[in-house]
Amino acid sequence: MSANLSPIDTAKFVAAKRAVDFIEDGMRVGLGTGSTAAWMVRCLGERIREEGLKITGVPTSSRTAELARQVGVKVISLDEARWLDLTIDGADEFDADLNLIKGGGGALLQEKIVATASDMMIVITDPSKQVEHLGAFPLPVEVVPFGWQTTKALIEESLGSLDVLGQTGTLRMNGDAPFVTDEGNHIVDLHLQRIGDPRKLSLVLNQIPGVVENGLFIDICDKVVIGHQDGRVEVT
Ligand code: ABF
Repeated sequence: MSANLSPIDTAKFVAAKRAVDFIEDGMRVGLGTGSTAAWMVRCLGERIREEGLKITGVPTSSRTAELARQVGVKVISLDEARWLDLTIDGADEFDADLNLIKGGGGALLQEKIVATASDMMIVITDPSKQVEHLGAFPLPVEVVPFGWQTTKALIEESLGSLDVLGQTGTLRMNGDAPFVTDEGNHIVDLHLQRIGDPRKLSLVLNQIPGVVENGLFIDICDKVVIGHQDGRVEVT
């Protein structure tokens, strides 16, 4: 599976493959979204085929559900599973405290629900996602379509009292139309540059009417598996 990969795909693949080693027979596993998580789903499919493991997967997006079925992972809903042993997912940024920014792929809501409903969450990544302070990557905030411009204005106003450098948001687009999440919502990306207090920011954002969820994952991630382009893997 790893032949002829580009250096960046090698990094993602080796991280994904190592993380899949944490999956044991009989587990209920949350399946993340994104290109690194897609490698994890393929590696899991391979283990199921080769070892005959009985694994059920709860996908965090329609894209991941489709891939999981293609590679032979049995898919169930979170309502069927109720609680999960492990979730493996990618991230857009992580810091030394294992706080994350996620949602660049637009699946942050299901990703956060699934990760929170898991005994353990492992992030798989390449080293480029590691940062001293979160915030260079735009922070996604999922908002309901009704009144989104008002919600965006309230979000921007709330940023004035918080320890962030930038204070503007942009509505995520898909061509000429607003991007629509799997839950039928829109995403406002916040250009903050540096987030001084991610925990406080997350609480403030989620209190604004119209905000469904934000992409800060605080105290959710337990372990980070970092793949390197030369094939080395670090586990935090
Ligand atoms: C998901 O995919 C997201 O939360 C994150 O935005 C993105 C990371 O994608 P990739 O692995 O393609 O960099 O994990």
